[in-house]
Amino acid sequence: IASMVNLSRKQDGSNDTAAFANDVAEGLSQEQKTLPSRYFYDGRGSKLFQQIMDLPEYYLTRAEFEVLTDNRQDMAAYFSGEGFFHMIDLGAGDALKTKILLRELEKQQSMFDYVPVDISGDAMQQLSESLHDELPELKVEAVVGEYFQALEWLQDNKSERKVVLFLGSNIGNFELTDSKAFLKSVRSYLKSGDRLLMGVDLRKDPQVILDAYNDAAGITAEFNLNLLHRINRELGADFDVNQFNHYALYNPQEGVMRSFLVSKLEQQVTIKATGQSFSFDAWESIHTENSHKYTLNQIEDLGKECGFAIEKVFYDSQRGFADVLFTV
Ligand code: AVJ
Repeated sequence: IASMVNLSRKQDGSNDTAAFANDVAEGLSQEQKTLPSRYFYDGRGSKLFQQIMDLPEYYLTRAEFEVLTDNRQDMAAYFSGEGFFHMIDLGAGDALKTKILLRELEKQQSMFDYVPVDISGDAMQQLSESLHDELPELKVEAVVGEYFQALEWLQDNKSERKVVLFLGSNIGNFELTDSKAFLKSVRSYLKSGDRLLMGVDLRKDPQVILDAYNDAAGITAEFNLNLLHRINRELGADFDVNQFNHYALYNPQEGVMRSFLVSKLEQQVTIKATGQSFSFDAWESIHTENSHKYTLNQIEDLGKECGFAIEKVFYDSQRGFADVLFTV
């Protein structure tokens, strides 16, 4: 049983492109050029990210897969102890990992429905169809939109108990202040007895982290550079993508992986959608992504500050990744 709600701005004309153009122009106008990482995920970007998740160097997905597989019974028991609930999966994508929990919950005959949320309408369509085939009994209500639109919508429509999933270390893309704002906002939509299961990538050998974002096959480089292809296509820009390099480095004191696109030479780029030109010095860079790595203490403090208490921490066998179960 599946239905789909579309909250994305696309419905009322083509505001999505306008917002994208705005964000790009704003980012490239800064002294230190920057582009928001959430624009990585167009059709090609999503495919490239799926390839990244299969890379030998990209340990995150395998680690979380292991955490969920090894602890699925335990997790399902925590979730379904108090009767019916909505399982809300923020940034669900293909939900390959969530399906481990969905299957277990069905097996335990839990009373719940599944609300995957994603900005990609294609992904939500495909997910609804694949769940219809794999778990035909499951009640699915896919939401296409931004996290906050979805939470807002939930507030009005879903008063029962909630379990929110925020997997894959997606929290790592936020700056600390933004992650606090995000978690506080999530918290504001929850009430006592509700839960949040959040995937976090933990601090580890810096070389292991560095390699995960500099894979030998060059897929991560393609993924990063794809942002420029997308700007060319959707905003009528003339980036010469071959004249940019992928560059990613890890700072072990901050625990932040930072990704850049570096201009190989002095060049100009024009964006038709905004009618602006931007110049690049040789070796000038665009910051495209942060991927934060945490200590468990940081996660505990972050949760506490936002109104969440840790109920249980599930680790992978290497203790390099954790799914942290919070209660409010
Ligand atoms: C999807 C945000 C968790 O930061 O590790 C993978 C995205 N970027 N390789 C991450 C990503 C480069 C990924 N997240």
